[in-house]
Amino acid sequence: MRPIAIFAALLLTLTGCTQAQDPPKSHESNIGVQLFMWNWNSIAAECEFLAQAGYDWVLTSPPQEHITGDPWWVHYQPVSYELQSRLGTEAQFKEMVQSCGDHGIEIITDAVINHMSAQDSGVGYFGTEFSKSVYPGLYNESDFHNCQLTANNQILNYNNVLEVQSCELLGLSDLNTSKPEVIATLKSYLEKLLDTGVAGVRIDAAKHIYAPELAVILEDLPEATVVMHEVIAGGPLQPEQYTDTGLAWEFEYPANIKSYFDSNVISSAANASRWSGYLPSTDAISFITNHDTERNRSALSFREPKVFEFGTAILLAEGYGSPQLYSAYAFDDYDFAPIDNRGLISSPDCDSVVAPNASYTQGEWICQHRWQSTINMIEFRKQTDGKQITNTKKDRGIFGMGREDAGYFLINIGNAAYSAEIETMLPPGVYCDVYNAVEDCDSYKIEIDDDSILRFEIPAETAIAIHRGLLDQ
Ligand code: LM2
Ligand code: CA
Repeated sequence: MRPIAIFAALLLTLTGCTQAQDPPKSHESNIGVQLFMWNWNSIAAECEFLAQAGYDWVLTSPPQEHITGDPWWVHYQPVSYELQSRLGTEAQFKEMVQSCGDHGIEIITDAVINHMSAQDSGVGYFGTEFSKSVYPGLYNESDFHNCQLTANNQILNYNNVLEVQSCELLGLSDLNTSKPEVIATLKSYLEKLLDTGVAGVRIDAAKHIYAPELAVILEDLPEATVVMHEVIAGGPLQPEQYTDTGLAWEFEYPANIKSYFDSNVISSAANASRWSGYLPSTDAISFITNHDTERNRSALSFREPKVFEFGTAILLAEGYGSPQLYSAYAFDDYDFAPIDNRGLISSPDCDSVVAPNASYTQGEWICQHRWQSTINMIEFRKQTDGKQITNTKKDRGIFGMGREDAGYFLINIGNAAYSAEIETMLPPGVYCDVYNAVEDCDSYKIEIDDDSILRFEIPAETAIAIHRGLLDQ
């Protein structure tokens, strides 16, 4: 018996890295997780675990006051910038930022600044009375675009930049981000978010804001503020147009990962040119799914937990971008949100989660970020930081990838076992297969022989991962 955690602690002591001072993290080893719809108290409680597991940052759902209603997406219809929502109060938000910070976990929060609501009128979650184009103390009619390019002012043609940026996305009243008063109001909202201690913001619907106007909105934020732009490439609008002022999600990444599992052919993953169309790694956030792609089925989802687990492992094994993992709840209905009997978002219970289940029922929190293989792959990511991809292996359902002398990852998504004989750069020795070893390495040893060859019969639908941090001799 040799629990992995103990081994890792031992390794730390042996290498003398016991000081509080951590080595500087590269962008690619800065690991985040989107805790979609997790309430503030639950995130606060999770940060100790996240820190131990090697996570660095959390992306939250939007914190501002929203329209009332049951669906999860009410949070994407702001009615004021009070930090009061079904996810928690302002005090709870601040307390989360503080206690996560105490554990070294940074909070990135979702800033919905392109638009307000799509409702003709109503009373918000915190009591704000509003109409679609009047939000007391913030905006009135003249602060919104009136694009007059389409019959109902909504975006129809994604090839027309003016339409995408000044008409209404899904009928959501679109802020006139060229107007000084609007810019000032958005600046003060972002400042308010930053004042809570968050490390940065996700700019929701960034593509729908003209990049130079967004740059003005962001220009006074402290230098170190992390900005993450959501720009799904389409027509003339590309994420590259936004990376002067922040990072951007590379949406080709999850699409490619999904395509391998759809086709049962993963060999092209080992194709170096696959990345040539991606954003430069240092500008990118890499991910296998988010709350939108999980719902529109353009990426992996909780419905295939084993595939989701594989996809997460590939994401962590490859050195591309700052990886953002995803953890949320099961659903049958697109709109469904897990609500408790007080009308608040329910609290996840992730204790005892170590592996994916066969299936989940609506409302169940999946806790993907706690799966043991995922946590072990976070360590793989850190152990292989800065290493090139080498010694690739491709063969239909087979994708093998070395990270120089620091690690090797191999996956077989085919339906037959595969006798691998792969040259690596790893020093000879007995390694622990961290993808499969949950409690200890005893039955999960993999040998690299004297010629640095990995000889291993990998069963169908299996992945293995070895790295230099867990080497027996
Ligand atoms: C985003 N990124 O740019 C979010 O990631 C995405 O989740 C948001 O849409 C979107 N932009 C706007 O902030 C979500 C959700 C939509 C939902 C909107 C507004 O994906 O389904 O739209 O929030 O709450 C809903 C209804 C839709 C209706 C709209 C307006 O689903 O059918 O459109 O409200 O009433 C008529
Ligand atoms: Ca807009």
